[in-house]
Amino acid sequence: AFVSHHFIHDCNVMICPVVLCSHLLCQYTMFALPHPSHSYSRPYSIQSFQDALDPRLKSIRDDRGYSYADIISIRPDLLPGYDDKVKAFFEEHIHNAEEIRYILDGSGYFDVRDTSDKWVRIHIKKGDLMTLPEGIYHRFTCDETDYIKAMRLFIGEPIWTPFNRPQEDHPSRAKYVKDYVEEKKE
Ligand code: KMT
Repeated sequence: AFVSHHFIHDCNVMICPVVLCSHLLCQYTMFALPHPSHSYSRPYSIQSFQDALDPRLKSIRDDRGYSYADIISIRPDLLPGYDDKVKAFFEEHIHNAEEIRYILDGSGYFDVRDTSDKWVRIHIKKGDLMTLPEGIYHRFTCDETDYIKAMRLFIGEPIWTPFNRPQEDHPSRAKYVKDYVEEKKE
């Protein structure tokens, strides 16, 4: 059964933990305040940094070592190979690294499995920064507006490869289960 939870997070606080899996992911609501774009040292393909002017974004990037950034727009006319890509985004999968998205415009749904393997739906929208830990099962879909523009952040050289479920023997999955699922049972 598909269990969908709608999280409204208009709270103007720095960190807004998601209720069902507060130790699994953080959502940040960012303020749009001016910040000089030249202080970002290594965005490979930033098209419009004016969209990401929150000084707290810089401090989070510095603190967590997010050295890479680029921007993806998901809309049929903006994303080459749209049909195949949105299909792949919505296949349940893991990555072998943390997934970090700062939403510059639009909105969409990230679905994540909680520790009981139930779906939790997260509605992310402009101004949100969301991180998913390595090895968590998840998927993404646009919402009714069919448009989202996100900064993809990464520690080091980016790897976007999805490993579709099942991946129980994948080292990243094993690490996730050990760190989050088993931990929670104790
Ligand atoms: C991904 O890796 O799933 C994506 O980049 C799509 C979602 S970004 C809002």
